[in-house]
Amino acid sequence: MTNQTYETEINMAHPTASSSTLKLLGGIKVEVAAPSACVTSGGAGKSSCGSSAGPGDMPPEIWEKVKNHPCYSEEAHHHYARMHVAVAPACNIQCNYCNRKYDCSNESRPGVVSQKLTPDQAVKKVLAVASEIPQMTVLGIAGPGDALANPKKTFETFRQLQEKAPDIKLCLSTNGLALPDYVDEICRYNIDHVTITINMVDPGVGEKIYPWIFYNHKRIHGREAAQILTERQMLGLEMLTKRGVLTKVNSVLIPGINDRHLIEVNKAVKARGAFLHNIMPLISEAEHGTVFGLSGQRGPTAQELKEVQDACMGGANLMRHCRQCRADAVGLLGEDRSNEFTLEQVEKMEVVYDLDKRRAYQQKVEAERAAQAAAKAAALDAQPVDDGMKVLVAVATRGNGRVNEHFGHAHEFQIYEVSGSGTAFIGHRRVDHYCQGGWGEDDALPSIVTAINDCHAVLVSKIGACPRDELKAAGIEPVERYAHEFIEKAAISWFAEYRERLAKGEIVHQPRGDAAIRQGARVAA
Ligand code: CLF
Ligand code: SF4
Repeated sequence: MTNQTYETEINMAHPTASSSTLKLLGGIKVEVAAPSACVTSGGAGKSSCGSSAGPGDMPPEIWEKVKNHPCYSEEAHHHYARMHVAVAPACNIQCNYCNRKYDCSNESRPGVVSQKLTPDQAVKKVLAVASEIPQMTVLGIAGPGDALANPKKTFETFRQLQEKAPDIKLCLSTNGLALPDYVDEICRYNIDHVTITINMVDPGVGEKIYPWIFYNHKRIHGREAAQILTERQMLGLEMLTKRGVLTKVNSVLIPGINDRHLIEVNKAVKARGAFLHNIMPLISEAEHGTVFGLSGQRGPTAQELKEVQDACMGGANLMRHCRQCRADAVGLLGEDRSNEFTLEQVEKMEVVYDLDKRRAYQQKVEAERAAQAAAKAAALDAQPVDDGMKVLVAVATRGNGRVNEHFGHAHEFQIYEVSGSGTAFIGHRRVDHYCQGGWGEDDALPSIVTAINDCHAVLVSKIGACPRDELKAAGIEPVERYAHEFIEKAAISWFAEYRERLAKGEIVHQPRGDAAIRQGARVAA
């Protein structure tokens, strides 16, 4: 089967990639989310390698592999960046949440790219990004189709990079159908991290998600297709585990189709050695033209997503910081700098791949990480006894693990659960900037409030009078006094103060409501 044949398959019958629906929340019409870059072009429970596990939680050789991988370590994602190169356009299956024909360069959504690259172009781009962004430590191939439905281009890119940029970790994302055929190749190029998108382990569920697969030179439909897919995914996962490749499983949560079923998926993948399980919300906006988008299939709310993720705690490690990236994303997970590295720009750049400079920069990052961990430990020591109370706080950050973003400039808020026992990262919420060219955009405020409606406070470096009043009126406390402090320390300190005010009777604790997940929001002003 040639790549050309796969391309033809797609053009003939690839109706659609991902999106979100409109939902009424708090009286406001909001979009709720579809899938990710690693969602095979788009999905992790023990609470958390993907969340907050550190060197004490795993063998040293495993920590060495994950410590600066922004997807495999929640802590690392504040400091280290990844990039994707779009060398894999074809796909060998069809998912009802996928339409790779739709692209908006201001949007972050899996399966979409602005430019497809040859392996040579991709390698040049990686070296250019590595010389400009020394904290870029991971190169992933995540589409826009399936990395293993385009094996020549995928492995040629990895082959060259292994030689030319030996300090960069290689990462691959696949739907798993072709995986058992390529495990040897994956090991040959030291690809230490593989993601498989697994949305079901029951063909009865699978036939509602996958209309067809292309396997053994034939298109196969319905339950038979889902049966073959699940068998190949499980076999591929077992083979990778045996070879010591760290494997992450991405799952797209599709309400009414696989929501509770994902708990079974979590158990099945943990039993086969998955390192992480990343449960992501469906994106299904009608404008993306996906089957789910056009049929009105909605994505989950923030509470629905958290409930399924929480129900999977104790299974495979959970990842909750996925940004459902584009197949050509560049930068920290919460940002996208792909517009700075188009083919034309890369051609003009003088690329100097300076390994010493990269290492020196990364040493500075490690010093900052150590300071962050020490600040968190000190704040926890000062915490009163844990009485079981938990609240969510939203944080505006530009990276480095600090509260360092102005409310009006935030394009996402990171959400932390704070309790007497510490903090846990539970996700992020994308929003439109409130501040547009120096002025507050009042129209954006209701959607921001809706996005963090389940939070008791929002920690920012600065906030204007108008949004401050509106947030207070909505029951969310705007907090500036921890500007530029480390996030966990700031959240723990705010929570201690909050409980003091409660104890003194100055405030009354009110439960919060649900919040809307808005994926596919703009990533650049
Ligand atoms: Fe890319 Fe995926 Fe590798 Fe990360 S993304 S191939 S593991 S380097 Fe990461 Fe993006 Fe989520 Fe994927 S945030 S979509 S989990
Ligand atoms: Fe789209 Fe193929 Fe990825 Fe499914 S596996 S999301 S159809 S590219």
